[in-house]
Amino acid sequence: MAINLVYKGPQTRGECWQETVINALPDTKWHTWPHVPVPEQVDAIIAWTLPDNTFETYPNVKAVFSVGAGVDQLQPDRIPDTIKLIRLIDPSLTLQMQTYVLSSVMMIHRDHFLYQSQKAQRCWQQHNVALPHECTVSILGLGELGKAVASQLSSLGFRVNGWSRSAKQLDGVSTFHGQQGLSDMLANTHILVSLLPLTEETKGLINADTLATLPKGASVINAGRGEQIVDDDLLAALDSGHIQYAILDVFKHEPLAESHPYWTHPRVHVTPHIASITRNDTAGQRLAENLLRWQQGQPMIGEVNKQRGY
Ligand code: NDP
Ligand code: OXD
Repeated sequence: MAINLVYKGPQTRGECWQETVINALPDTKWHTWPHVPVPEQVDAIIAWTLPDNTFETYPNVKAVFSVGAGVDQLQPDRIPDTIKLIRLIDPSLTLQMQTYVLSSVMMIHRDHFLYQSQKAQRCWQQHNVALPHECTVSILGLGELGKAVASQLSSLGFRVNGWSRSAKQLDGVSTFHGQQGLSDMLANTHILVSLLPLTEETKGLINADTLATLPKGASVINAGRGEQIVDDDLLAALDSGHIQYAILDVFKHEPLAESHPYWTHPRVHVTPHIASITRNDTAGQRLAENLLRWQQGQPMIGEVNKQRGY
């Protein structure tokens, strides 16, 4: 079958992906949202977000491709059962996330926040250096990204824990699951990293209770989704000194409002949702490969369980 596609997103990316897809599947019909001559003929949509009436406008869509790894912004529970939802799995995304988390862990582990504040006072003072095996990093989420991040930190000598919904085994990583598993893991954590998808269960997971379960002086890195953190609870825990540092890449409302206290908090580091960015070159290849698989009747890579939400 010739696939009839609609792409919704930035023009440069669309042009790049169109070329890659047409090279791989020359009979594909590529349209750019909202210029679609016969909406009833559209088989698939590629987008980051979609308006509410999408499936009325495009009644015969069979697949929606997220331009990123996450799918919460597409509201999976709103997508009809008959439509497949595909998230992006791309080694380039995984590598970027590994370097983001590694640099964030190092910023905390090697006291860069502290030396930054000493620099402001021209203060020359040395502090003891902890070794990686004296630092426990706990990863929330052991999926495509969490697994790779955990393995990399473990290979560098950090003690690594990982938490997921189902039980897992991962070389060099102590694994936990379920509520009790979460409490046990948090109690033994220096740096907590969220790489969870946003679902009803993960919304607000990092709250006053979970933060209180962390030992005093622990730090938090969030590269999952902003709504996983109750911001007021994190700010209170930072201000009380219970939590030492927070490195945040994702926020409930993006861009982060100019008035948000995170911007000015001396022990919070903010990045603008750049932990891992969809690359036009490699992600275009992944899209073309998946379309080929679909055309050949094979399962696609990254099919989402819409009920579960990830
Ligand atoms: P995956 O879907 O591959 O993995 C999700 C992991 O989270 C799984 O291990 C899953 O457990 C676990 N999980 C989900 N729900 C729960 C729960 N209720 N309790 C415990 N564990 C749970 O996702 P990825 O690793 O590819 O990506 C994770 C998220 O990272 C994305 O959804 C996105 O939000 C975010 N992201 C952020 C980026 C950024 O730039 N900041 C870039 C890319 C992604 P199980 O294995 O048992 O199913
Ligand atoms: C993603 C993201 O999900 O950029 O890919 O957050």
